[in-house]
Amino acid sequence: MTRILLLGGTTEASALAQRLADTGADAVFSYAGRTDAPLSQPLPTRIGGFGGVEGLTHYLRDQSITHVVDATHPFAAEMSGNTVQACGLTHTALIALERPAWQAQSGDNWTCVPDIAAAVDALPDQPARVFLAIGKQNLAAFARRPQHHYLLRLVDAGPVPLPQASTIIARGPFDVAGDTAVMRDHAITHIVAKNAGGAGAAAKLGAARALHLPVIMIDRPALPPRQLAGSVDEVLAWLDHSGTGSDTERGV
Ligand code: 3Y8
Ligand code: NAP
Repeated sequence: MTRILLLGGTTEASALAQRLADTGADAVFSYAGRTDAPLSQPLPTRIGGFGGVEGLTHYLRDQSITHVVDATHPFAAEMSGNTVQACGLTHTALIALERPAWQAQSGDNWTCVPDIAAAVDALPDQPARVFLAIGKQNLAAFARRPQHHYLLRLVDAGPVPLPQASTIIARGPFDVAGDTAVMRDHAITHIVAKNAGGAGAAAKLGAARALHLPVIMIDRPALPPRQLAGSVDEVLAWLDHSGTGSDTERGV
C-alpha cells in the first residue's frame, strides 16, 4: 500500500497537504517543531526531528513509507540532505517540491551573496537601518555589526542577540502593501533576505522595489541531486504515476 511522508514547513507543503487530504491519501505531515504553534494541517502530523539520517531511515522502515515528498524550505539543507540519504538507503521513492529562486527585476538593486557571513560583510560601515527578514536562527552572525539598527521579523518572541533591534512577531505569508508600510514606518535603508522563492516571503522584494531600497540576497545552499517538482500538481502527477492512484497492492 502507498504511504506518503510529506516534509512540510512551507506554503506549498500546506497546499499539497490539503490536496492529499482531499483525495484520502494515506499521508503523514512532518514539522521540525521550530515554532511554538505551527499551522495545523489536514493530515496526521508528527512534530520534531527524526534523529539524523539513521533516525529517518528507521522511521521510513517502521512506518512503511513508500513515497517521500520533500516540501521543506530551500534553506532547510540538512533535512533535504538527510532525506536523499535515507531514501537511498531504504529505496524509498523521493521527490522534492522546489520553488524557483527569485530573480532581480529591472530597477532592483540586489547584492547577491553566498551565505549569512557574506551578507553581514555586505552591510555598509556607516550605521544603517536594516530589515533582517531571515527569521531567528541566523541572527547571531550580525552581532559583529552592532552599529546598525535591525528590524527583525520573527514567528515567535524570543531573546535577540543584537544591541539595537526592534522586533515584529508575524508568521506570514506577507503582502507588498504591508511590507512597504513596515519599511517606511521603520525608515529602513537596507533589506537582508534569503532567496526562499515562492510567494509567502516575496512581499518584501516588492516593497524594496517600491521604495528603491537595496536588497542583500542570500543565495540558497547547494543541495544533493534529487528528482524535482515545480508545483503541487507535478507532485500529484508523480504520485499518480507511481501508482498511488490505484488501490491495488503495489510492491515498491
Ligand atoms: C516551522 C510553520 C504555511 C507556511 C508559511 C513560505 C512562507 C510564511 C516566509 C520574512 C520571511 C523565514 C521564516 C518564513 C516564511 C512561510 C511559511 C515562511 C520567512 C513557518 C513554520 C515554521 C517556520 C520556521 C521558520 C524558521 C525561519 C523561517 C521565518 C508554522 C511559519 C524567515 C524564512 O523562529 C524560528 O526559529 C523560525 C525559524 C526556520 C528561518 C530561520 O532561520 O529562523 N521559517 N516558518 C516549520 C517546522 O517546524 O517544520 O509555524 O506554521 C512556515 C513558513 N514560513 O503553511 O503557510 O512558504 O516560505 N519563515 C525565509 O524565507 O527567509 C519569513 O519575514 O519576510
Ligand atoms: P534544517 O536546518 O535543514 O534541519 C535541521 C534539522 O531539523 C533536521 O536535520 C531535522 O532534524 C529537523 N527538521 C527539519 N525540517 C523538518 C521537518 N519538516 N520534519 C521533521 N524534522 C525536520 O531545517 P530548518 O532550516 O531548521 O527548517 C526547519 C523547518 O522550518 C522545515 O520544516 C522548513 O521547511 C521550515 N522552514 C525553514 C525556513 C528556513 O529559512 N530555514 C523557512 C521556512 C520554513 P533530525 O536531523 O533530527 O531529523
